[in-house]
Amino acid sequence: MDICTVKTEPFSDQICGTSGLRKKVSVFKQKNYLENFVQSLFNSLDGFEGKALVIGGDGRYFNARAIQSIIRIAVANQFGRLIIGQNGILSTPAASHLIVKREAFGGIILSASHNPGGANGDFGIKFDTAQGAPAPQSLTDKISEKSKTIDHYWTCDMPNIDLSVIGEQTIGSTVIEIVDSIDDYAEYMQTIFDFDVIRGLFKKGFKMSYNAMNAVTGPYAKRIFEDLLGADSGTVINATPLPDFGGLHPEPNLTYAKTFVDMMYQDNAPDFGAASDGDGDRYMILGHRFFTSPADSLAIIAEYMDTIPFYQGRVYGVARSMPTANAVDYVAQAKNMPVYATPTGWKFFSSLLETHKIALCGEESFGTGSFHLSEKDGIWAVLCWLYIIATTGKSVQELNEELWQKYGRVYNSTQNYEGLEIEPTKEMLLSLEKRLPALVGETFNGLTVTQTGLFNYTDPVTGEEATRQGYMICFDNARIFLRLSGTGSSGATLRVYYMKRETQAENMKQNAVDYLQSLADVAVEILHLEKYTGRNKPDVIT
Ligand code: G16
Repeated sequence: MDICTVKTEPFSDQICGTSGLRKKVSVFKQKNYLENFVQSLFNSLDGFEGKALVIGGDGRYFNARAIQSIIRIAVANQFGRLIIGQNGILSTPAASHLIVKREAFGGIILSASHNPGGANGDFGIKFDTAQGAPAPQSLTDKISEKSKTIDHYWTCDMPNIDLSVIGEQTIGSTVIEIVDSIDDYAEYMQTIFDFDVIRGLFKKGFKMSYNAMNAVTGPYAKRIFEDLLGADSGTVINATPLPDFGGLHPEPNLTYAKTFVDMMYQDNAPDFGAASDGDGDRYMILGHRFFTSPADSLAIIAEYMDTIPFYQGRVYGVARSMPTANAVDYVAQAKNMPVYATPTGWKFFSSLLETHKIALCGEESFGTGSFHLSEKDGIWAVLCWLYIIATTGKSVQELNEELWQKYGRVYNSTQNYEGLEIEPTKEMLLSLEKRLPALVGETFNGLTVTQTGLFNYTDPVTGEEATRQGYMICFDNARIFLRLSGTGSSGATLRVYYMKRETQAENMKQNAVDYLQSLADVAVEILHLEKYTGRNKPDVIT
């Protein structure tokens, strides 16, 4: 095995977004594109020689080819051990767990998460630290900086590794270990939840449907829900990870999982429905004819978390991303727990989780997690729900309505405008920014603006600052928050987040989007949305 130095030219667009580097497959396929980024990553890290690196991904198109390149570069850069999921498969939470369990230096996860896959879809690469946590902003900035001046990378001359065979082999001074993708994660879940309790629920005839969306969680869900917990065979649908996700958009929400949501509204629907995204860190919870908003799901888990023995006496505090509706704040207040509001990006929860300032955190984008891992974890969230249902005997709808009756209902919705032209969209936000102070006191649709501002954040643990993380327009009991997505691969995606709190019991059972329509009209008016973007309707409503 010979180590070779390959001369290369930098690419100007290797800028990490909300979660690593995400681009079209065609961009990643350019000569040296992936290799440059991986070497820039290694050039940004210190002291990994001889240590272990976990590698895996969500099975999307280009994964297999990318893993072979990464193996060669990692061997040439002198990693001591590469721990790779069988067939290159590792969900993001499973990779995070494996990094910590095996005391690895870190891990590379190949996924563009909820973005579509296939030859014409997206590909992505992200790095997790030794804590199994997404790379902090300081590291992703460093990688992007290094990528601008890179002029060579190291690789080696070796045959492809057969990723289907579990076992070890040594190449040069690196051990390459292929591991079962599911075992460690499934075992870990059994240390968090009493599986007997959940098994009891299925024994009583509880029916569930879990839509793995032809993405990474299929094999995890089959093992955990069907094999270990006794859910009916066939509970997990779209269970085989496919390179193009079978043409499905692997994002569990009301728009992209509409067929599944519609199924849950039929007469003969199961009691419980759940779905996950491309890399298994997000989830959606449905009851029979009932959708749980991610903000309410977070609040309900917070309400019951201390009934899960693993968390008893350890529910230190909670966090949500700022755009996420604040239902969980009311639960935290009642339980005397601190609440933190962070910028969008799971990495911003890491320091709070690691220092036990919080036990639980979540986002409007359908991600929730706890200190059990430093990534969000879709199957874990579904297990929380199953445990709560098993121990309370309440349905998904009853748990939601109980939350609203106790704390008031925080109606919330996210509306996305996708594929916008970048320049006019930026201009629109710049114009809004200039007008923010003058908006205070103005009344739109009967709603008076009480406060406006840009969201800037200082991490309470590390002191790191993240500025300009979104635009806030607040009214009494209501808020509009806006920001541009950092995970898209083309054009601009504007996300507009709405929330409004309702405390009158008779008004609590309305359709969220209808209830929030007047607020949405206000956003369109304040932004002059149509003038800048030519749009008056969002593409995706969740
Ligand atoms: C990532 C981040 C999340 C964020 C989501 C969407 O998740 O970890 O914090 O909410 O992207 O980000 P944006 O609004 O910038 O598109 P994932 O599941 O896509 O890796």
